[in-house]
Amino acid sequence: SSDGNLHVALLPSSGMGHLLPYLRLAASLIHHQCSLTLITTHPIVSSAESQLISTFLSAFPQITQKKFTPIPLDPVAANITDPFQLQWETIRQSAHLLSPLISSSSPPISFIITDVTLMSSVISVTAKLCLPNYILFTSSARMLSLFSCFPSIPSSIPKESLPPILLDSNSSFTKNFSDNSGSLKHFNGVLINSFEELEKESLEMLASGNLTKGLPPVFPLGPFQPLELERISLLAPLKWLENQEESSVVYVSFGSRTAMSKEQIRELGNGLVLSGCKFLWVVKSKVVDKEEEEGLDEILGHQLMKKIENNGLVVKEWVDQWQILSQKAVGGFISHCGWNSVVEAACHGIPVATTRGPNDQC
Ligand code: BUP
Repeated sequence: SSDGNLHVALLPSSGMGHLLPYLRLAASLIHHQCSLTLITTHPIVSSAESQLISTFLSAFPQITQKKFTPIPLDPVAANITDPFQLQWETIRQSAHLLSPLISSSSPPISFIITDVTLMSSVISVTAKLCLPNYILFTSSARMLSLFSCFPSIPSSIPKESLPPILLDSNSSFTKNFSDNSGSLKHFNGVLINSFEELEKESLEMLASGNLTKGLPPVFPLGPFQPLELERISLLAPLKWLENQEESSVVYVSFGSRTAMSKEQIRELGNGLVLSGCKFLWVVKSKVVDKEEEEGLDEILGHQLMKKIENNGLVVKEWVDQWQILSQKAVGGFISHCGWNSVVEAACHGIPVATTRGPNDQC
């Protein structure tokens, strides 16, 4: 709409992989003259999220922030160890508290865009308020296809092709995935950071209406563009890349939520050194950034640090991944294949080698 009357509420879930696409979408909605309310959940899990939200809100003062404080959950009782997943469940269980927050908005909210992890808990709120609702699906169209039929999976899909975490039907991730999938038909549409050149087959399948009965329309809006304000991070990697030869560097990062043990980190480090390639490596030894206390010397060990000196650059801070991928020196990406990273690599034509672990969701 260009009449300026739409007031959109955005409810992201926790984790940078869920927040970033929301804010990128929000910025483009602002350019389409929408009024926006961003619902932020407190306490915020990581420093990266807190910093991004405050920078974003200062850059877009016309956006209203509504602070949502759900009732805390006991991780032991909820049987969830991952702090981001715990936050998803916490929001879900307090979703009823969103009604007064949304209904008190002025001008009234026209529709809400909510995260895939929160879907089934948000439908009772939107039904009560007679509010149209959309999902921002933060993964691929292919994953959306699987999601839309879950838990009944076509027998033609071999188990090895499924995200390992979904093979455990008792995990809270799988239960939510299944619950949320069941609520899909109660939504007005699905927005997705994908595009035809990347996922033609899956997008066509989703649009054909043959996949799942009652699947709402899917809007491929990608690739989402990064925001100017994301250029806040460390300059050292970009400076280092400027001095490397074209396509000579492998960028290694496993996203914002995957921590590795010291043993795994050292194994990977030695492997990277042995590969003989130059590399730029973002190391993460704690799931939540606030808990990263050890220095690189302690995590990698002095010996490995010495070996790396001439081969690569290792950092443990937040880097500007979009800018890194756009440097001529970067010729490959070793990634956990979080969807945002895949799209960003595709936009820059960077080949990706992936890893797979028991907790991978992709
Ligand atoms: Br780490 C890191 N800088 O240092 P994914 C990540 N990013 O810009 P995730 C940085 O965060 P899930 C850093 O460009 C991408 O947009 C990166 O999202 C950016 O993985 C985003 O790739 C990370 O989807 O989320 O965060 O592990 O796996 O939950 O989708």
